[in-house]
Amino acid sequence: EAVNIDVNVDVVVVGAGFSGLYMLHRLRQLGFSVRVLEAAGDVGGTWYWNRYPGARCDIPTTDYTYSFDPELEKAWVWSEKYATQPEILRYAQFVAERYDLRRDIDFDTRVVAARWDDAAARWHLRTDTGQHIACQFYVMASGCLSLPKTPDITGAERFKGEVYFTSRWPHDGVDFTGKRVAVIGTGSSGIQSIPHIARQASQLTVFQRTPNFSIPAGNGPVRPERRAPLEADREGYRHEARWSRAGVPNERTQIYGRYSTREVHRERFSAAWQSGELIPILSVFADQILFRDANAVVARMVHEKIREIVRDPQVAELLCPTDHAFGTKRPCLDTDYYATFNLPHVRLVDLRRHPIQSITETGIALADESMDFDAIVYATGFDAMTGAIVSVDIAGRDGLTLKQKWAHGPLTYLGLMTVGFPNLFTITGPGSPSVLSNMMVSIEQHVDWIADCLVRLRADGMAMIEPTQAAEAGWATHVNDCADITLYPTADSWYMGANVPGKPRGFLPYVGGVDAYRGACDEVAASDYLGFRRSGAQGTRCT
Ligand code: NA7
Repeated sequence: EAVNIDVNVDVVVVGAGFSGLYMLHRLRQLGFSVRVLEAAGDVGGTWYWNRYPGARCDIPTTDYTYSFDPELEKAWVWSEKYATQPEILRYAQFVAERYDLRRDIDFDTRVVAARWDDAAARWHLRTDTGQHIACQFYVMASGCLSLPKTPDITGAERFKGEVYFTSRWPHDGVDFTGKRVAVIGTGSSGIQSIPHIARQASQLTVFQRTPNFSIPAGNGPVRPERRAPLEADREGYRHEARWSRAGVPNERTQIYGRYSTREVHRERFSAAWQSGELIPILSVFADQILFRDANAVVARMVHEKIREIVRDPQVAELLCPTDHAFGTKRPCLDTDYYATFNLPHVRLVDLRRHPIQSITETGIALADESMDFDAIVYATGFDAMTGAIVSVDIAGRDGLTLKQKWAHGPLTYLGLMTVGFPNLFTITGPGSPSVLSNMMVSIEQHVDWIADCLVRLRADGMAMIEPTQAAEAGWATHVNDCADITLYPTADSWYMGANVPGKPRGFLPYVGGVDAYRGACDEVAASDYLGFRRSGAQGTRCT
């Protein structure tokens, strides 16, 4: 059918978070015409939406920062070890202004459908503002934790009081002073916000389905031992980060939990606990994510810490995670989370023993008790990694939609592209290290790889790129093989798609490490784009 095309560009990027902003900047530098579509009213992505009290990053700001421009690094100084959401949002805005990015971004604009036109070798996009956009390349920079899970709790729509989602927090904040508040969910968002809500609310009831492991962030000024190596050799530090396992320079230990003494256990655990950082606590032992016994050493020592902090022994036991191995769900960083349960007006409800029967007009009903609330806060998480991508009606060659193709789990080559959807790229997509890494490092790597790829296509006179079936199948096998030697698949985590009812179970990110992954991507590009078919006026090339 014939439609009037409002905009015709080389590349459309969906999302103006850290991925989309850098993608726009790079492509514009390289002479491509680019349009960015962003559903929000401004830049920032995750940091635009998640404005709940206590929201912070969980990777130190020395590392959770762009590194593509040394001048930018000099121009911005983070105030704390872990920045608050408002500061991170200001950083995104600072970047947008510095590189004059907003002029190529359409805000309050959501892409609703995308169709691949094989004859013209172009994507046709439709937005909720009624725009029709044609482009040669289409980049989904739509985030891994951006589509909130709809409340899957009976009666949620009945409640007449105030309802909040941590992932869609009101811009002018919420005052809970004097209010009876319920928080549902104890992932990172719950664990960060609960101590803040407790400071205002007259009563706070936390509804916990699964306890999570959390370690104290030890926030404050950036520690000298973190600042020093960066200031001494910024380029060297960034290089080390790019070739590290998780995108943060870190000692690679050969010490096995299963073969070392109690003294070694204690010493290494204490150092990691003191650091207040995720990567060290996830790598106390080389084998902790591989073997139950080594993992249990770390888990038990976290349990001890919880019991030391929480005065009521029954509450302490409820807060100790025993259903999943340490690290198989992303551990949290907190400020006073466990101590909050020592406050007289804070109560913990264990949903395993006392499931919610229904949310009512005035509160929450369990089997044997009804509670009234003025406000309910949902900190119930996201349809992670694939949700935002397949929520757009994307139809590739032959009209097959991505949602149909991924019905049994996502299939990608390198987390970057998928067969049947030529010229569609995903940034930090499923099958890439993304959520298991420092996102900033992974984002920059993906953006750089995609930018290089488009430059190469242009230079070679090629119009289309798409992975081969064999490459995609091979990558899927590799991603699964890597996950299967770890404990990750044993947990009901959002990494496994297990938090969303009906979502196929499968490990979504690539666990082989940022370093191995970067090596693979570089090798593919250097080997004439091994595993991709490229075609154009000059013919077809497939290696
Ligand atoms: P998470 O980590 O997915 O946490 C969501 C929490 O909400 C988790 O405790 C869930 O329990 C709980 N939840 C979800 N649905 C329900 C229902 N229906 N009833 C009761 N409890 C429920 O999301 P976050 O936003 O906290 O953090 C996401 C990531 O952002 C985090 O990992 C960091 O990387 C930053 P469950 O564990 O499913 O039993």
